[in-house]
Amino acid sequence: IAEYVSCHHTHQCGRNQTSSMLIKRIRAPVETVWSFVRRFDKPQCYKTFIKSCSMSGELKEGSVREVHVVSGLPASTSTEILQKFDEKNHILSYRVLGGEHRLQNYNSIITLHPDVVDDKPATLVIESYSVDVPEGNTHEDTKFYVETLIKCNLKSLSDSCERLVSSNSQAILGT
Ligand code: A8S
Repeated sequence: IAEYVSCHHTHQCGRNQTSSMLIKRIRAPVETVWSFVRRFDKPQCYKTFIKSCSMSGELKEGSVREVHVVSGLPASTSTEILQKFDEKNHILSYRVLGGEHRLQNYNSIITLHPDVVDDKPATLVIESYSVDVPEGNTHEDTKFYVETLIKCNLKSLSDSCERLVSSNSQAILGT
């Protein structure tokens, strides 16, 4: 883990910025997890706070998406650019360009790493970010808000992937 982290998850953080990292182990193969994570054009396939997303063109570095956020959060839209999209090594990074929300300069990177749990293929997901601390908030508030959203995303990603794996194995067993 230390090597993955030092390779991909070190953020250059300014004085008015904060960053942190979350790790989740999912009982599904990397390819299954990547099939969700790679959809920069359709983040609502696992991110429950995203209502809709529009993106023109293909999935490639430099593509820009516009996401609409569900009601109830202090945010409504966000414009985001795909910065790194490595399908071979399962790395996706995006940066917020603007929008109606308080997380200016939000910068995110997610990497997937093969793992084994109970002799079955599994995935280690590492997600880290850096972001400006909004005026009037503390580093701690900001970290808490972002980590809460990311934890929900990772939980939902895990549930979706594990559900897929168990329905596949049931189909194979014919039950
Ligand atoms: C992600 C992670 C985060 C997304 C945040 C933290 C966001 O989409 C939402 C609310 C905000 O206040 C900011 O990778 C923003 O999804 C749900 C619009 C960026």
